[in-house]
Amino acid sequence: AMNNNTSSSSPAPAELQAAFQAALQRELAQSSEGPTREALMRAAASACRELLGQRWATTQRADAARGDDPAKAPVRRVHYLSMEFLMGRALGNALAALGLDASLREAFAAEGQNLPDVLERESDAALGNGGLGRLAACFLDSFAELGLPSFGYGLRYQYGMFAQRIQDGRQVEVPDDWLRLGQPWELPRPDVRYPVGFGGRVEVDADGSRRWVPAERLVAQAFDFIVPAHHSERVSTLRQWHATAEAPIDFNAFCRGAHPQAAKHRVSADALNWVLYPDDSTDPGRELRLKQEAFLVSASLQDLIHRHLREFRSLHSLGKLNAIHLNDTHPALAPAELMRLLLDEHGMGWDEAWAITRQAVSYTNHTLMPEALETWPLQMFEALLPRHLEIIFEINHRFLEQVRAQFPGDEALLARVSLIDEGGHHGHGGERRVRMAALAIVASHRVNGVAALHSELMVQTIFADYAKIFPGRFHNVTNGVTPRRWLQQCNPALSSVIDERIGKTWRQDLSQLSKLKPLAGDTALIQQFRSVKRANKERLAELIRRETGIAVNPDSLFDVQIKRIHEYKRQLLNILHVIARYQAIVANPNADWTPRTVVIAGKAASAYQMAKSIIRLAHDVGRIVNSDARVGDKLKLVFMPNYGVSLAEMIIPAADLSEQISTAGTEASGTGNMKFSLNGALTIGTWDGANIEMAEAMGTENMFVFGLKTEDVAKMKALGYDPRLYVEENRALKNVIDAIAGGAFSGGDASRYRQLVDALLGRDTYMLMADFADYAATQSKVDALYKDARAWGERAVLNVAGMGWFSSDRTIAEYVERVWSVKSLG
Ligand code: DL6
Repeated sequence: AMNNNTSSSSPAPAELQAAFQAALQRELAQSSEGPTREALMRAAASACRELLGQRWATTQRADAARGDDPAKAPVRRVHYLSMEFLMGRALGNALAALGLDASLREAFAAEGQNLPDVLERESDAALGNGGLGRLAACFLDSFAELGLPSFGYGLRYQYGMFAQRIQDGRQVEVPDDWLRLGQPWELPRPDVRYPVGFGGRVEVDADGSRRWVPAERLVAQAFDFIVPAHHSERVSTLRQWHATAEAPIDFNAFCRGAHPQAAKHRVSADALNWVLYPDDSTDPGRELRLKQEAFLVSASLQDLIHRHLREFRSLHSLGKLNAIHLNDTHPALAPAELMRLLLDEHGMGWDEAWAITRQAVSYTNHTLMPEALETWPLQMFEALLPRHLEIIFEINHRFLEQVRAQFPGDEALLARVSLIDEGGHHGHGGERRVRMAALAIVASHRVNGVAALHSELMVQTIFADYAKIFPGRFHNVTNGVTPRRWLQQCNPALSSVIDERIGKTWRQDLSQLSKLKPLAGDTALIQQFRSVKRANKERLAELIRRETGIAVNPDSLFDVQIKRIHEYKRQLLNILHVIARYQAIVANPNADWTPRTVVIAGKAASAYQMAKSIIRLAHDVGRIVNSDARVGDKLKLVFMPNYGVSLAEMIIPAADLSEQISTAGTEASGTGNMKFSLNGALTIGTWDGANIEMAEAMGTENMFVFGLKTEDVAKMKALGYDPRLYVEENRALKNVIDAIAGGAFSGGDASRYRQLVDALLGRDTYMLMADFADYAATQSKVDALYKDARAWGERAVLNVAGMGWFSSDRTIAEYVERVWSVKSLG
C-alpha cells in the first residue's frame, strides 16, 4: 500500500546530458587540470543531485498529505536516529537508480574515461564503524524503495572512520578527511537550523514551571543527503547536522587581542562535528561523545516537531503520526529531550507528553556485550543536561512505582532496573550513573534484537528483568541487506546470469531468488556461476597485487574474513588454522592440497591492543607463509588494508568461502554473512546470529556449520573451562601455539605474542581452543568439496537461492508492520 510505484520515468538523457555538461563546465572553470576523473565524477554527482533535489521536493509534498484521507489509517513518518551511517560511495547507486548509467558511460567515453574508473574517484562516506552503521545505510535504501515517509538523522562528521595504514605489519590510524574536496552530494539547507543548549541551570518560574537556561548555545545546521529509490521516483533523506556557534566570535575579546578567547565558541562547535568515535570498545572522550549524542537528538526532534506543526498545526497527533527509532542507545536521550520540548517549550502536561513519547519511540539493541551498554556518570550528565536529568528522575520515579506495585517487596529488582545505577557495587568506582538502555526500554513501545537467537538471548540475559516487567514489548526483527548495492551493483555479471534465468524482479522482491532452487543442478548455470566467480577473483587478485605486492592464484579457493577486528569474531581462530595448515603442508608438501588464499581485512579500534596484536600476527604469519617456497600456491595469507564499504564491494563477489566464526551467542546478527551468500560464496560458520536463519533458509546441509552451540558454551563455562586440556590433547593445535609462543613468526622474539598466547591458554574467553578441532576438521570438508567443482557450484546456486528473505526491504516491511505502524501501537 505504501509503494507509490510511479513507474520510473527517468529524465530524458538530453536533460541530464545538459545538466552534466553545465556542471562539467563549472568544474573546468575552477581548475586548470582539464576533464580529470575527479572533475567528471563531481560533474556527474552534481547533475544527479539536481534531479534528486526535484524528486525530494515531490516526495515531501506527497508525504505531507499523508494524513489527509480520513478513511485511511494514517501513515506514520519514520525518524531513524543514528550516530552512524556507513554510506560508502553514492554515484554508482544514483546512476543505477536514475537509470542513467548508459548515458553517462557515453558522456565519460567522450572524455576518454570509462565508468568504473570515474566512479572510483569518489571517496567513501565512512560515517560509521561497522555493522550498525552499514545497516542504517541499507535501511535508507529500503526506505526509498518502499516509499516509506522517512528521515534518517545523523551527524555530519568532518572526519569519518579513520583510514588504516599498515606499517611494518602494524595498524596506523590516519584521519579520513573525506570532505577535503567538497561534497558533491550534499544539499545544504541554510533555512533549516535549530539552537541546541548545554550546561547552565534550571530556573523555576512564579507559576512553578521549570525552564532550562543553558550556559552554551550551538546552532544545528542541516545538510541533506538524498537517497533514491530504484523503482519509483521516491527518495529518502539522510539529514546530517552540522554544529556552528551561535556567536562564533567574541568581538570584544578579539579587539583586546585575546584571540583564543574570542574563538572559544567556534572551537567548541567545531569539536562537536570533528570526528566519528571509533567506538568499538574504546573509552571515548566521554563528555564530547555525550554532547554529540545530545546534539543529534535535540536538532532532530526540533525538526520533527517543526514539520509536524507545519503539517498538522497541533501536537496532539504527534505520537500517532511519527515514529522515532533509536539505532542502539546512542540516541537514547531522545525520550528525555522529547519530554522536555513538549513540557517546557510547548506547555503540554506530563501524562499526554509521556503517552506521545511512548507511542513514538522504539529501540533496537545491536549487541549483547554487557560492556557496550552505555552509561553516563551522573555528575557529568547533570553538568551538561541538568533539565534532562530532572526529567529522567521523574520518569524513573514513576517507573519504579509501577515496578513496586507489580513486584512488591523486591528491592533488588528495583535496584537492577532503575534508570540510575546507584554505584553501590564494584566497577566505575562507586559513582552514580545514568543507564541509557534502561531509559530506551522504559520509554519505548517496542524493543527489538536483530536476529532470532540474539533477540532470545537479549530477554534471557541483559534485559531479563525488563522482559518480566514489560512482557510483549520485546520482539525480533532479523537484519537484511539491500540487494541493489550488494548484488546488482557490486556484481553486475552475476546479476545478468540471474536475470537470464528468473528475470529482473529480484531487485525489488528478493524472494524471487528461490526460483533458482530447482535450477541448482543445471550444468550450464553452474558453469556460468563459476566463470563469473573466476572473473571476479582475477579482479581481486590484481587488487591484492597492487595493494600488498602479494601474487595470489585465482584458481585457489578464496577464503575471506572481513569485518571489524574483535576477539569475539575470532579472526585469531582463522589465523591459528592457517598456521596449522602451513605446518601440515611443510610436513607433507606432496599431499593433495586444495590451494587456498586466505584474505583478512578489518580495522581495530585504536585503543584495542589485543585486536591490534591480531592484525600484527596476521602480517607476521603472512610474511613467513607467503615466502616459503615449499608452500607456493598451496597457501597464502593476505591482509588487505583499509577495509571499508567500497573494498567490501570488490572482495565479496570474489569470495568462495565466507568466514562467520564468532563464538556462539556473541554475534548479534552479522550482515556480511548475508552479502557473501547472496554472491554465491559458501559459509563456514558457527551456530550464531543470522547464520542460523540463513542455514535454515538454504538448508543446513549447504552451510559448513561447526563448533559449540550457545548452550554448550554456557555449560562449559559453568563447569569450569580449561583451554589447556584442549591444547594438550591436540598435537596440531599444540604445535601452532608453541610456534607462536616460541617466536617462530616474530623473528625469535618470544615476547611479542606473550599476552595473546597467555589469553588463549588462561581464560580463552571466546573458546577458540574448544572450537579449534571441529573448525579444522570442517575446513578439511571445505577442501574436499572444492575439489568437486560441480558439487561446489550447485551449493553456490543454492546459497543464492536461499537468500531471498535477507533483503533489507523485508526487514523494513517487518519494522513497519510490527514496530512503526499505527497498528503496532495496539
Ligand atoms: O545489527 C547490525 C550489526 C550486527 O549485524 C552485528 O552482529 C553487531 O555486532 C553490530 N553491532 C554493532 C555494535 N553496536 N553497538 N553498540 O555494530 O550490529
